[in-house]
Amino acid sequence: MNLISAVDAAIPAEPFICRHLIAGEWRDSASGETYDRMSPAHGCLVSRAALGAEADAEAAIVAAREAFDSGVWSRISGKERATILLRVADLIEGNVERMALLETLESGKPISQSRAEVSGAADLWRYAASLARTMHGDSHNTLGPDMLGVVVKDPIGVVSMITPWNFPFWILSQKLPFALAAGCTTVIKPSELTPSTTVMLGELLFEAGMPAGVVNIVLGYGPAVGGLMSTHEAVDMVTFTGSTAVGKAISAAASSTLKKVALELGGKNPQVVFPDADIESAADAITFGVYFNTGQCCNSSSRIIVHEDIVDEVVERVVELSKRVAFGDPLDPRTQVGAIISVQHQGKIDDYVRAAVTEGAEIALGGGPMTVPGLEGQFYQPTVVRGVSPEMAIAREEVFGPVLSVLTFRTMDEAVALTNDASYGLSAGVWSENVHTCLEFSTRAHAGTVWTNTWMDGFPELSFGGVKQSGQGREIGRYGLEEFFEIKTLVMRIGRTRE
Ligand code: TXE
Repeated sequence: MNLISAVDAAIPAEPFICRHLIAGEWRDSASGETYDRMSPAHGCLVSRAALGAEADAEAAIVAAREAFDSGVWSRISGKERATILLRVADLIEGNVERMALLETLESGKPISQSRAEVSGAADLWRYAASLARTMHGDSHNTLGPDMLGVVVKDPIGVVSMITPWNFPFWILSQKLPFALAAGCTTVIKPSELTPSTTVMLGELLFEAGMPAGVVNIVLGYGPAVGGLMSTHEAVDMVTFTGSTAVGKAISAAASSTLKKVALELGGKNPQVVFPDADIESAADAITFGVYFNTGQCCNSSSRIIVHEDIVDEVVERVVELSKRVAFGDPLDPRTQVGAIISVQHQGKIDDYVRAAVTEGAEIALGGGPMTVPGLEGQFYQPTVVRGVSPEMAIAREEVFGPVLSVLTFRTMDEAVALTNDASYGLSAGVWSENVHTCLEFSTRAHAGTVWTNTWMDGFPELSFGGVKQSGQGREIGRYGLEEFFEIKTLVMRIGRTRE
């Protein structure tokens, strides 16, 4: 069988039907309206989703509130919660192929990466299950005679989760199992562009025995559904991943009821290459860091800051490696880089590149949209832009495409200043064989994560999040769990006070 027929066979004949999950029932929208999601790579119909509005969000929030207040989840033991979370992890692993296919068809990302995303997410569920049994507060018996203080961690309550399209299932799994481990109930709104894997997870939750109303899903567009999820009095916390602009809007909206807000936003993440670096490894990580998920990644290393003595060598090697990256049909298992999420987004990427050229930067590779034979969707060439100066938009803003900007430095102070001269502070990387160089850079960089001689390695145990306008709060790891707690202090006089 040749590859094209293998690919054709993989696209389902019927769209995947997505409904809201509210109070344990699959529901159509109150309005009865639906919308269609077409594949950004193949142009075919992938899913048909209920088009939610405020009435649907209201019903879901009420269901989550009632479930929380009933104690059906918030007051059961950690062991019982962990048992269900582990069942969900098993079910995710048993459904990797089905979920990965829809993730790829809706997002345009390579099927190999969708598989890795879904199976990797199962591990987040397992890790969160372990936390459900081991989390605890503190006790203080040193407060004075007859006094005991106990600090307990209560679940914060009802949590709204608003997620984007770039890693739909992974990002949901950075939030949901941790909130559930803490005892919270939830209302989820996936991106309108990628509803299917969130809905599939809803099916798996049923199978795992999750009580009705603990997890609710509302589908539809941002302001229409996410608006109420950010302002409703019955919601205690909003956790959002997406653009900085929408993150700020959600934060402002949520302030009307002073609910807690956790934000995971954009980045302009540099890999900084010192002259004594292992250039081969650095070039490899730079190539991966810029093209992974077609650059549509908050952790994309969309700029590199290279010592001027080695910049020619580094750029030459990155260009060589870039030419070998397999761009193409996301359903081909050999593809490493797939489609761009939408035509509008492709235009935005191209605008950044055109503007940089107008301002004097040079194209070392690529620099424009591309087509893939046999596919209707939108793609963008692997692109390396040299001679970028720090004030150009391409050096400062999130391009969210397969576009690398190259800047140069001479001293450690300059490298640190260029790294920190950004409104974002999600991640940074340093390449050097000298431990002092690595440690000095790591401690001076303003970023939530700093990688040394590697890029984008992550583990369920290690928390993730940004500083400055990359967001607030942390996800995954122990600190990710802590976000979903309210701290309560119990002060007790012990012993009889009156005889
Ligand atoms: O994100 P949005 P989009 C960046 C990236 C990209 C840009 C736009 O630069 O080019 O954002 O992507 C919901 N109230 N990132 O348009 O709009 C929306 O429905 C409540 C970085 O997809 O931020 C979706 O579910 N919710 C990022 C989610 O917010 C609202 C990942 C994200 O949508 C809303 C994605 C509103 N007013 C994009 N408006 C990362 N850090 O990884 C929209 N939404």
